[in-house]
Amino acid sequence: MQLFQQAGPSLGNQYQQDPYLPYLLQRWFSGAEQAEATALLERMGEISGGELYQLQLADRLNEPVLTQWDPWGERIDQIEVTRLWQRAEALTVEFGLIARPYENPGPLARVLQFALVYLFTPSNDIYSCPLAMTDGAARTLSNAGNAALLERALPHLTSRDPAQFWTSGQWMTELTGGSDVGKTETIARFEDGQWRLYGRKWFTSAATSQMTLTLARPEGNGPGGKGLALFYLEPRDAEGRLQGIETLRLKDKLGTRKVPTAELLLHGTPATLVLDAHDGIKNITPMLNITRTWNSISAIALMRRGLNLAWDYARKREAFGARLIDKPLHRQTLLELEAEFAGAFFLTFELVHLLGRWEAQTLSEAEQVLLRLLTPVVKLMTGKQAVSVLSEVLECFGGAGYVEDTGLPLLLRDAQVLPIWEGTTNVLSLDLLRVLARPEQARAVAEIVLNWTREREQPELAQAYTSLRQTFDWLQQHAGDPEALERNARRVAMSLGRSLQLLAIQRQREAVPDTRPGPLPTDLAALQALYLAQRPLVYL
Ligand code: MFK
Repeated sequence: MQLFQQAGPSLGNQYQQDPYLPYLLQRWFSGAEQAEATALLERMGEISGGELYQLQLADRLNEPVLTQWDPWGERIDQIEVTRLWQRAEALTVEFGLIARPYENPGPLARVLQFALVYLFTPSNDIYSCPLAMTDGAARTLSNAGNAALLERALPHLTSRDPAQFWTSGQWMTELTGGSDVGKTETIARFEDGQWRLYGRKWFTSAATSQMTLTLARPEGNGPGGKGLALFYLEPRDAEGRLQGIETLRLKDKLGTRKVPTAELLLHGTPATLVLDAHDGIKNITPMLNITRTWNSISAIALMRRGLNLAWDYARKREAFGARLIDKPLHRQTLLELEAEFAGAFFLTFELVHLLGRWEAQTLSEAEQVLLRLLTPVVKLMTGKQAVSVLSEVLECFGGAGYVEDTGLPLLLRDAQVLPIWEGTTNVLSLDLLRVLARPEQARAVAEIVLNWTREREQPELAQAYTSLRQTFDWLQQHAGDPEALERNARRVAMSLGRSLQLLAIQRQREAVPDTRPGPLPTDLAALQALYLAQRPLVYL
């Protein structure tokens, strides 16, 4: 008897299959720069949809291993990551994924870096985590301008030589606070001419890094974030021995299972002050803003992977007499997900473009405020969208989406971390208020984004204008009411996020008027209308 055999989804070159990335490049790059960027992205797209994707599937069941003792009783705490991560590290160095914006910080350096990262991420099982922290550390050390530390660490963090390349950790979370970091209990003592740290770090992602930035309270300092100081440390000495650190265990997590997240005990770990012996939280915020941007890129990257697989499957799978893609309801479901994705994608790259322009020192003061505001807005929006879009993506495969060896459930489990780490949705909503509570900053941002709606005869833009106006007016009316501001912070964030995502699609349409969505059976104008039809723009 001939039994039915279903063809599974497959991937091609992920750059060529991307509905928007080629058009985004057209918007910002031209001439030789465009040709060079295209060639790089083509190469990354080929690897990500080919060799690396195959390795990801083959490596699916492997996880990092912590070996605490050697056979003769010495404490070694060695962590071995899996083959996929080893390959991902080699590709990071080959493509200069961290190096690029530091070697040549032009206004487009971040766009190219993050376009590459966006293609790379869905096939590397959150190797983007150590990379995010590495980039964050490079940025933080560069901002801090501590010459000795810069000279020591930056060449490693941005190295294109695999033997020299380092990743960085970001040890912030303690039992007292993943969000309220000001409650950090780790103590810094100045002993024998150097700082030593004592405490327990409860959730240190990617504990294989060669350096880390961390927070501790110099003895005698006051409470809160101001009393903390930002420290640099190298977990191992020149002989490879851990320096007053015990790895207590690896965390048993819902997703991100290739990431060796550890609980660490510090007992006298030597450390160096990055800046002053106070204001640690303020001093580490450049790192947070960079890792939040990587988080946003990871969110759109995972959504894209899920959608690419779902479209491919819809072309192969038949049910009730037709291919799924020819079924009006299934197709509409995919298009609605695609509309969510388009809003997330284009606003994320607006943020990335601003970041690059800030590093190239071409942002006005008002645009700097917009960058500060968009970082949490985009992170919180894309984190939530990744979870809901990927949940629907799994449903597009029916029961197969729930079966592990398809590789599909991994997408949803990994996405679930994105709204949690690097600031939960509520913590980031409150972060918005830090910016918007200052009337002059709120006015500066309002002026820029309202200007994005200038062609208001188009109904979508008229609605975006009304929504933004309403949000900024609401903020002004409640400026003296901190309780109302806090209670509604998430609504403010959502109102801004949805209006700005809609406008980001529009900005792409205006910049590259002939933008066609390539492999998709629709165009950006239709997706913009769908985006608007799905959810309200304003929540206040
Ligand atoms: C896949 C890609 C991503 C992978 C990443 C993997 C890494 C995973 C490892 C981790 O999860 S690391 C832990 C991540 N933890 C967080 O993100 C902490 C979340 N909590 C917050 O963000 C809280 O809002 C915060 C700790 C910052 C609150 O601390 P405080 O001390 O109560 O804040 P305060 O006093 O309001 O702010 C101190 C200063 O910093 C202020 O400046 P001033 O002193 O001049 O007024 C703030 O304006 C400033 N500030 C706070 N957040 C800022 C900022 N400045 C710039 N940008 C920000 N985001």
